[in-house]
Amino acid sequence: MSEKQFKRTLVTSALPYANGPVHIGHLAGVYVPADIYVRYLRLQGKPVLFVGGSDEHGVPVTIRARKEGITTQQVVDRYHNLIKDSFEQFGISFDVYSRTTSAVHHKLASDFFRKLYDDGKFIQQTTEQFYDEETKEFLTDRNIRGECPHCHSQGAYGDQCEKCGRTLSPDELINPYNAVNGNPLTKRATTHWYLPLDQYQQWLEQWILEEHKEWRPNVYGQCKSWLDGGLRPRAVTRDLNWGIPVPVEGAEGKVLYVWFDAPIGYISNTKELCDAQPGKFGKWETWWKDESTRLIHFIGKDNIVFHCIVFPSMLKAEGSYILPDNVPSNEFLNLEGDKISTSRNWAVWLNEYLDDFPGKQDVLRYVLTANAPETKDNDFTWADFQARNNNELVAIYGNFVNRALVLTHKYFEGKVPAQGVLTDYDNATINEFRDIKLRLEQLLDQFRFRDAQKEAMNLARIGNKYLADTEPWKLAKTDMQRTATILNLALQIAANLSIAFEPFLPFSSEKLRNMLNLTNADWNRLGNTDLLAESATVNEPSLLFEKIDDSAIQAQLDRLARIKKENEAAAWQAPQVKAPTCIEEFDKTDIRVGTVLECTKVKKSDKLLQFKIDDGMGGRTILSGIAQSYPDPQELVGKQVLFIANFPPRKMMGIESQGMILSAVNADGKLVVTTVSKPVRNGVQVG
Ligand code: B3M
Ligand code: ZN
Repeated sequence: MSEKQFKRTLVTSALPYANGPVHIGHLAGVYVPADIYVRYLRLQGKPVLFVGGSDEHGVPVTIRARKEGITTQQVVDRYHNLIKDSFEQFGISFDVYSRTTSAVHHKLASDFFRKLYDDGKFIQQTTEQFYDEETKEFLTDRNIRGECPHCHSQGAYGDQCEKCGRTLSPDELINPYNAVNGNPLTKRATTHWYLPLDQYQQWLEQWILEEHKEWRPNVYGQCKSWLDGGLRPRAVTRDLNWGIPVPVEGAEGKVLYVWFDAPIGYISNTKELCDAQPGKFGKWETWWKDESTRLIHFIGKDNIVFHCIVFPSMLKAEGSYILPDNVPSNEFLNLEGDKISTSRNWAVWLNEYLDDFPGKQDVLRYVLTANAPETKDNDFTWADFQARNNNELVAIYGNFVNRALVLTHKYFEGKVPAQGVLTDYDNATINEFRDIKLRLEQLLDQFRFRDAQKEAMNLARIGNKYLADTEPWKLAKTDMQRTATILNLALQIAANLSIAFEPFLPFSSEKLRNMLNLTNADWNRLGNTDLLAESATVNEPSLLFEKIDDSAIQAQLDRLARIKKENEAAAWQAPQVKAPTCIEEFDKTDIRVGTVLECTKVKKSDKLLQFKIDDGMGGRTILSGIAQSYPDPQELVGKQVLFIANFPPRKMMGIESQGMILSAVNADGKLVVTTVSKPVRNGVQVG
């Protein structure tokens, strides 16, 4: 926690690319934690502004447009609305959710660039960039793919490998090609503007490494390793026809790099809101230029460098803005053990979740916070989702509230009974939660949402245990006064729960407050036992949470199994190669002869055979999707086959395949491997 006294807090959450719907990974990593924090500050009565929006520039949206055969504008319109709607449904309580295609943003980002340009903050450089001679375009990092130099997976992007998560530059890729059409690439000269990050190195070292030691270890550590590696100038413009035109003469065909304009979107969206309602939100400059504003960025771990190093350097260069005070970034959430991936459809999409589990927003919020990847990557499983719902939300929280209300109606006509003399046990129970406000504040102030939610759930456990131990339903037969005291305390605990859970489970908290006839959640009274006045009426209970049965979970698991199968089939499709147009092209494909030494079925796959080939070069493993054509793979052992020797290795079912066996389809539609008509030396080239 920094020492300064702040008067207001500006909270931003990463602007999702408007190139697809949002999924549980987004929600767990960024939006739920940001929303918890904002709701908590609001409950404390602190001035706070929560800014979000869609990131509508950059290559990802243009790729989506090409894939779907619609215009880029149509893509961003569609997904901006879908994403905005999902956030609303999940109670992510933005004060503003706008978009980077807005006129306000175009102007502000353009002016921002121009100021830095006029102040001589950029350097101009002409470099050789990857170019597609056929389509006559420079390729952006995201449109270049190739083999990752670190983990050697295929199809890594020019800016990042999705498999191992490492940041890349296109020059590092092995065999780079145009992601859109598979074309090989050449290099051409082009001029761009660079922010010389090296000039900010020293300042960043002081500002982050010395003055922000309180940042989360994952954030601090990543910054340190970037700084230790030495910063280099970074291009802030791109050759692209989608984005904000570079406001400099002679820069036609160039736009601001998406990571230059997107964070400025936080500012533009604030401006849009404040300009529209100055009476309510004040001046946008107060939020961005007044030192007494505390700026917090909620982001995912792949965005750390941009929010901790690049954007602060931009703000510093501009000179009139405040800097982030903290950047709570989460690690990644996996799904059933595998990395969430939009392109592989390996995700739980928020819009689909709501179709399948209508009204259960809080259940997902609860499970995602309980498993929040705050310190390390974490896993979402449907079994855990069901268990947390049934064993915690239903069995503890819901059950406690329900019993307290049912008994109040049964014995006291729905009126809060009088609190009589408290026993030692009552006092011990009260002591267990008297300081809950302090405990929650300590955790929430440190962005420890997972532990904070545990504290709230612990209060429900206390309540549940209290009723189980005191058994008021038995006492009611003999001692109405004691029963009254017990139910009074139980109802007070329920009222506390509606406040404690408000930042985490806003829908259920509201429902609970309605049952208790509480008009608002008064954070300052959290921990007290007089939240409900004697004789106040409480309503008949309705269920806060419902059990989720096995069939609903099985349906989700079946869906994922289906997707896995589809992905496996797709992975087998041969890499996209262009038909050779001349003999030189043909020669690029290295076809050789080898003898099959072993041939076995790959476990858990009904398509793949695993070959061990004597290739005359020490041997290699090749996987081939022909299992259904060879029920007895043994028959291939000893045969000489033709294989492509220079395909980059690719992994399937955890096994690396080093090439491709050539086969042809016969009259029955079966695949038959190609072979030679007379024996030849293994490793010999075919041509
Ligand atoms: N759109 C990247 C992402 O969604 C990017 C974040 C921008 S925050 C200014 O991961
Ligand atoms: Zn990699």
